[in-house]
Amino acid sequence: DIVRIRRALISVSDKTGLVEFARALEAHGVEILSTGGSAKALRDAGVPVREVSDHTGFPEILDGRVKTLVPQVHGGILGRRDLPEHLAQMEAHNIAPIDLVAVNLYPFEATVARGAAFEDCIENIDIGGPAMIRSAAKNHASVAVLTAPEHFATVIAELNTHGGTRLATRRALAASAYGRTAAYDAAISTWFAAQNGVEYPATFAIAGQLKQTLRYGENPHQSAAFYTAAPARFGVATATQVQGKELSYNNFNDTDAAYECVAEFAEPTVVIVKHANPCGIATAACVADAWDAALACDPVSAFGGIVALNRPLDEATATKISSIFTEVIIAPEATQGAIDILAAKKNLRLLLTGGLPDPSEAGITFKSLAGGFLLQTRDAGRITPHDLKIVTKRAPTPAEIEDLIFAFRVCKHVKSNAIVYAKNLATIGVGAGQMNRVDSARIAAWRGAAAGLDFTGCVVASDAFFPFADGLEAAISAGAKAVIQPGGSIRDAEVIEAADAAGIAMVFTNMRHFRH
Ligand code: 93A
Repeated sequence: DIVRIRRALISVSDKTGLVEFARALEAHGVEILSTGGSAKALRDAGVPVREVSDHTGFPEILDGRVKTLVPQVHGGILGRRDLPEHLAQMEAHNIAPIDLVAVNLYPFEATVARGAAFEDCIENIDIGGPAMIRSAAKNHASVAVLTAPEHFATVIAELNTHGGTRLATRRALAASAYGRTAAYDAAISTWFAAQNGVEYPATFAIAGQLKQTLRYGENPHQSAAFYTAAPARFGVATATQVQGKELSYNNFNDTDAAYECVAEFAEPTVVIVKHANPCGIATAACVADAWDAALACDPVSAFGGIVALNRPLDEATATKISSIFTEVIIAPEATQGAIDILAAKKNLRLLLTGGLPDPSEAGITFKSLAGGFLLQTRDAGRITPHDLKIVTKRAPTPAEIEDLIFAFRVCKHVKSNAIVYAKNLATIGVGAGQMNRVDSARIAAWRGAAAGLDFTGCVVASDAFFPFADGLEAAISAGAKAVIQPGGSIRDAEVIEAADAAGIAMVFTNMRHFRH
């Protein structure tokens, strides 16, 4: 199953590694055919090369829109070497076999990413390249198809050891090739639909790039892998891992939740996440103080947590965090001193991102379900003090308003039903994921009391309206003096009455933050 390479066709937009690769092919006696720009780069480097147009006797026409879309190219790639009729037809039509195709495509994704004009994007839709890639991958029985720079080294190594390409390698390359053309077309389709003002096209293809396979999924009997997708955001996908064990599936999920949450806050803030829910968040004058307050909320759950900072990790904070068992720390940057301190904790993963994601950025999220997936725009909603509607006799004080906004922003990152108690810009009780709001209110208060926290004068946030007064009453009996919630229940009047009866302040946001 070893196929010797007699003739190769190279047509690449990204010329990285091109010359070295072609030289290595030449050393193996391979005849190299190439399109205009690629051929020029090779000639300039002194590598013998034949223009495809000379080989086919057909010039590149229509501004290069037709360079390789000719029978001599596709016949040379697709002809079956095991069928005498194919070989006879190739001979009769003067079609020489092509045993290797190395193509990377017009940079459509990069052209879109730099905000190019419509016509420019259209011109960057490659037709001939994907056609050759798909032809070569179909005929992988005889042809090797290279679509990524790392394939160059793989194939050259194989030529050096086996004198040709192995079937297993050609099959793996074919799978990779169809992945590339699928991703390319997915990017074109998404962009095109957006140009037409269609947010949800009739068919939606998601293009991901394999970043790493993971040891296992959410549980050890599940397999898993991590894929990156455009557009890139600052976060776990783009972070540099400075130290620590490999990230697990759950680490990726929790770290993402933690970093998206911490990015909501402008002042120095620390979030501790467990099972994708924050178990402590605080804003303070510095991240070291924020850590203390975040930890105080729920020191039991913080064990084995994921810690996210929206400021550089400094030595004082690194020392504090490393005093308890922590799985991951993610921050925009870290001082060298902080990095040195964490080096003692071999397993602790430190991720540095270089920046924070923009919480109000548009984007799409998706969730898989049996036989399909759901798409929605990401929850980029953000409440400011101007959005608040005071519905009670008592208005919240300025300090309460700050705590209310803080608590409501935290709520957005807590699984529903979410109830968050806060005081002095720190959570003192988080109730997450309950099937009714009263239980979330009770659990959060119980948890905070168990941590020895004082609820006097605290505020409470609810991610969705209180359907009845009972949830609010549970919060009032815990000690809440001001409440923030979307409002909009048919029993709002009842809920407002309960608030007034207790003499507390309540504001409506008119924005819900469900998160399931
Ligand atoms: O305009 S195309 O769709 N028409 C073609 O026939 C064709 N053949 C190769 N684009 C075509 N290509 C692409 O040209 C390749 O996929 C590659 O990205 C690029 C290389 O051109 P050059 O060698 O002139 O730089």
